Amino acid sequence: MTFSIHRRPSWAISEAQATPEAAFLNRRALLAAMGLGIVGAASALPSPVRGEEADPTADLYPARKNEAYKLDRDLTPEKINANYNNFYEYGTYKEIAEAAQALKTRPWDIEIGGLVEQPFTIGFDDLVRRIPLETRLYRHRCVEAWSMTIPWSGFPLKALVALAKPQASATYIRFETFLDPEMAPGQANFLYPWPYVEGVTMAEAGNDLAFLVTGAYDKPVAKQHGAPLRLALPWKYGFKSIKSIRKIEFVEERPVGLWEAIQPQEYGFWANVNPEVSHPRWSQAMERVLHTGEYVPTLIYNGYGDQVEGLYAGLGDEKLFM
Ligand SMILES: Nc1nc2c(c(=O)[nH]1)N[C@H]1C(S)=C(S)[C@@H](COP(=O)(O)O)O[C@H]1N2
Ligand SMILES: [Mo]
Repeated sequence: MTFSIHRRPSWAISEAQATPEAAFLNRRALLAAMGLGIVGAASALPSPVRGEEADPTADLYPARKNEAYKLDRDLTPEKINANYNNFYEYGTYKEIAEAAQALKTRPWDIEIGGLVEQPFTIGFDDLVRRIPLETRLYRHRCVEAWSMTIPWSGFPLKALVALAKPQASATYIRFETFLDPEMAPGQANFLYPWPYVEGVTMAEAGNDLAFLVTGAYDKPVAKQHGAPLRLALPWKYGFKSIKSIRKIEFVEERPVGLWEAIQPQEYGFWANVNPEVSHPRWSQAMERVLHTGEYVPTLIYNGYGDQVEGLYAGLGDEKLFM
């Protein structure tokens, strides 16, 4: 069949939305149709825009659904989440989806090192087949007081910890994003201490909620969401959920994240969601739900208190909520 991505199908977008992002959305609709088998064999398709290869992990989705992770609200539609992102490597505003397509996700080696039995480098396509994938419906609360829900696929962080075999002296895990200002123009912005870094304690990493994301919406995770591997820590503010991870190190010293490095009075290591602890410049009591635009009360630990509050017993002196 013939299918021109330049000829917009009537259902896709209105003329007013005919932006580069909209063209990108059409392509995603095409890929979704492929996933559903509507368009037919991949070989019959026009070569993908930008000369990309078909994703070598597409066969892993949809992944088995883990029914323990349900939501109390609707899922955010894919195209809303896919067009409202924080990915400062591609710009300091939300409409970076198009720019983020410049992220080259293959080859993608991940270095695993620091205090482990034996440091090693593993290709993403190898790693993703070592650990069974599952799908979980998660909430996500940005420190900027907006929230989304999303069907992530991936595996628990603790499964990666088991693979890495950390030494007993490991206290934290430090995650690092790629560093390539040519591929990610935002990294040429010297106001930010690139690469993006984040960290968790070993205890947090062992909590079942801590999740490494490889997919979303029943397919490999989109570039703007942090392909091919990003973290999801749904009880913490969104900036902890680092995207496009290249390096995972087991360390003794508490990692300093990019936001904490810039603005330690506003962003800390723990960053647990708490409606009663205001950001220095705004309240955290409410959140704007991305797909409805409604404001709803924010919940302590973003609604995951039952699962995570035990992690923080006896840490009363720490700034747990910023
Ligand atoms: N490498 C990297 N990871 C990142 C960010 C970023 O700018 N760079 N932004 C963070 C913030 S503030 C949020 S809210 C989430 C946004 O995830 P999403 O765009 O998939 O919704 O990614 C987090 N991870
Ligand atoms: Mo965020």
